[in-house]
Amino acid sequence: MKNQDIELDARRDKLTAEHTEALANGHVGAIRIKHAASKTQCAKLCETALDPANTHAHAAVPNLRILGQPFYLAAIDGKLRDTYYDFAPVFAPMIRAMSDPYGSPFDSAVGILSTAGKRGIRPASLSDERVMPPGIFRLYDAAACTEVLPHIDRLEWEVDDSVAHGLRAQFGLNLYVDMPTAGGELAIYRHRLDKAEFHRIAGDGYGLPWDFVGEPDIKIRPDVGEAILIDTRRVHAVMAARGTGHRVTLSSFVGLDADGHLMPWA
Ligand SMILES: O=C(O)CCC(=O)C(=O)O
Repeated sequence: MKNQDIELDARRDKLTAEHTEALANGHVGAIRIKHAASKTQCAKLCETALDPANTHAHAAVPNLRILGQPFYLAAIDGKLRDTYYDFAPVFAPMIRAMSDPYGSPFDSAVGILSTAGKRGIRPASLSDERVMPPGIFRLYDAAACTEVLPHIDRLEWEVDDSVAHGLRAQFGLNLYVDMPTAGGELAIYRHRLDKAEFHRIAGDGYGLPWDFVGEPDIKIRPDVGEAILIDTRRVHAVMAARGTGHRVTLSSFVGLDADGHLMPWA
């Protein structure tokens, strides 16, 4: 992986299939898309999103609050499966309602993604064809120094399914709706570990120890309103939110399926 990123501006540049290919092939380490949403849109969304009644604790990552349900947890705990799929039709309208009277930053992110594959976007589903929710909302608290340990996201590690095994690439698309006064950097590492090696080092946890990965190859402190696309098959992490405030993201995994469609899910 080259330790450099590409920078686009959503107000004049288009994200293309060449960009996502360069990311999947390791020719670039991250794609930053400035001005994916306006600061006004983001601030409006935060007004409702920061209300603790609207989020719940993530079961695996301490001090991380979420709105929505990650497949990762539904795959571990079958009881969460139905709640997970129930979110599919409601996630995008819910973010739209929370952003009203401005446009939804999540719709902006999906719009940007729509030009980034040779065959466009399709609703994500596994071979059972149940539509998966397209995104999730994550809230990191600076007062609690919320962090996400170095980890890898690969759908085929979470579920034994032909669609998951057939993915040609898996990306993470995060739109940064708020940032704390310090910390909260996105860290990307060149390590590529197979599943057995990852679990040998991570043990029962979801992530690797910080001292195992050392210094990141790329460290980005995102701007509010920026979207960043990364290859989640490479080790990546979120450094502790610090200072005051919150780090708030609208996040999707994006698979490049065997037919060349992009499919966003959470
Ligand atoms: O919020 C970020 O910057 C990255 C979050 C993350 O770990 C992911 O999208 O897999």
